[in-house]
Amino acid sequence: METKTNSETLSVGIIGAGGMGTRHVLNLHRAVGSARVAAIYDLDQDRARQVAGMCRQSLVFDDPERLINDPHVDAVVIASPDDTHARLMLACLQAGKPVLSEKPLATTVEDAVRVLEAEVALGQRLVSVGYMRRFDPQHMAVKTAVADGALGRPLLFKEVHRNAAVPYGITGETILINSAGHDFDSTRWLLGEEVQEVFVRGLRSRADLHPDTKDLLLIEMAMTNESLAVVEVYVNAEYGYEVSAEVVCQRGSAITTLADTALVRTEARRAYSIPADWLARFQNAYVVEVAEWVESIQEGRPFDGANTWDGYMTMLITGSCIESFRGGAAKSLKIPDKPVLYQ
Ligand code: ISE
Repeated sequence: METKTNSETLSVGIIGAGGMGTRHVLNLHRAVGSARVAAIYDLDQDRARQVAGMCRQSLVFDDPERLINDPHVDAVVIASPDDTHARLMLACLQAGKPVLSEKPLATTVEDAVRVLEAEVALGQRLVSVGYMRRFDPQHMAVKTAVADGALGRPLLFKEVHRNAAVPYGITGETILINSAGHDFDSTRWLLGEEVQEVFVRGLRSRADLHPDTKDLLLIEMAMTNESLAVVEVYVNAEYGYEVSAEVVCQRGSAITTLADTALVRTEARRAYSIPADWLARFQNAYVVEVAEWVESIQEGRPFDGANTWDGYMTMLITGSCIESFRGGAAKSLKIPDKPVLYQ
């Protein structure tokens, strides 16, 4: 692929104009001067037209593959439903275009392998995966504190991941694929180790939920260097959206603090507000992520966030968690060799 210089504007095509796609469109349009939103596709063409109206000169496509192959599109952002990601990423690889896909890389291990193999065969890193916590200032501060070494060796990663509500009927497996993937990525990224064994338990938090729903999951993991991780994913917490990550080390611990918020005193209470969802909580991270992605393409260097290997490893962990969740027993992972392309 030809490397773009900084003086050129990167023309980005967006696939999916729902909540996340719209967020990427607005962030690119408002905050990344060296890129422009050139094209938008959504299955709902009215929605695509509406979002295109938010930026100047965005073309609306009625077919995602035509958007990917259009000569006026330099790079692609995928924010369509999870089970379309792998197929669309393969199309981007075939077209030789850089792509930033929302997580997950794929919804099955087989599809994740397909993307990994296609990129390795191409011999060029074109795929970036949107694990935006890697660009969240609080998570970055925890990473820096641990990497500094003064706290000693990391022993335990503790994560709390709560969503206010999810649609009726959502299964534990979907939560593992769609939500917990973030936590698997954080575990690997913050501990700098691979996951060797997982054990997942779940429960239904309220009797009025679908009988098959398990909306609170507790995931235990053992890492390659014997450190441990425990993750709570609770997706019907009602009161708001929260993510907190703590790394407990030999001589201290580092934990994410509250994001840009004020302590408000009123009516005999002291209170911090809690964001309603991840779009509010991680807005800064999404801007930094997409700006870094554009810059990495323009400078012809690898993206600083998650790549295909990270997305694939996350899917392997997810697959093992699904097996543990179904079978009620711990599940060991066979950790594959990392291809040279990602070393
Ligand atoms: C959603 O897709 C996200 O990416 C959020 O960060 C996560 O908290 C939520 O559970 C997912 O559904």
